[in-house]
Amino acid sequence: MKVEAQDVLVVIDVQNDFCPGGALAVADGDAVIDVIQAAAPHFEHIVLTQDWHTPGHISFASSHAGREPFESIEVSYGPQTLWPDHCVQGTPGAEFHLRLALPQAELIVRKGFRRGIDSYSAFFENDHVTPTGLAGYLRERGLRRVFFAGLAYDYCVGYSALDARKLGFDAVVLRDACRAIDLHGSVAAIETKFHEAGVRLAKSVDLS
Ligand code: VGL
Ligand code: ZN
Repeated sequence: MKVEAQDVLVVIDVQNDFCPGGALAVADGDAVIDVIQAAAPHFEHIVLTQDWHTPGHISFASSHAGREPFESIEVSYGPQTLWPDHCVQGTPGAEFHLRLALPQAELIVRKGFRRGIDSYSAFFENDHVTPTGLAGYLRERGLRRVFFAGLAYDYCVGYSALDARKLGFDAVVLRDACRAIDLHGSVAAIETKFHEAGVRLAKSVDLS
């Protein structure tokens, strides 16, 4: 697949807490780094996202008495999976992994920074209506096709790719540049949605 000038690589949440040893470690999460580093030179445009929660965030099980991580609860904007405390603003767990080296990235989108609402997608918070501003940025810059890499395939990468399609962008997920949490069939569920929405899967080795 030929990378064009209007393409952008969006690297989702390659942060310490999602890598081995982190608070919400994705199995083999740091394995995405070498793949992303190898893919990056193909792109003229790179954007990073950073999960960036307040202490006591609504998505933390510890914020809800009697609840455990990986349970789901109902909140004002719908169902919310509860997670271990992770990516708290200003903590080492919220930093990008030290081996991720993308100084050319032109924008860092922080998400989930309001205490009362989570944000899996790089485009909308979990109420599916509050924008992060990324769509406006991409449109204003004339970027039309969005490639996704990072963590986690079945959550933040997946929801970002689906929202990209909803917003009228072409969306390609670089499958080998992602790792999944895989909770209650979440990988199969997101791939069904990819198929329905026209999100494409590609391998980073096929980029040229
Ligand atoms: C993520 C769960 C909670 C992700 C972020 O980056 O996929 N997953 N916060
Ligand atoms: Zn989070």
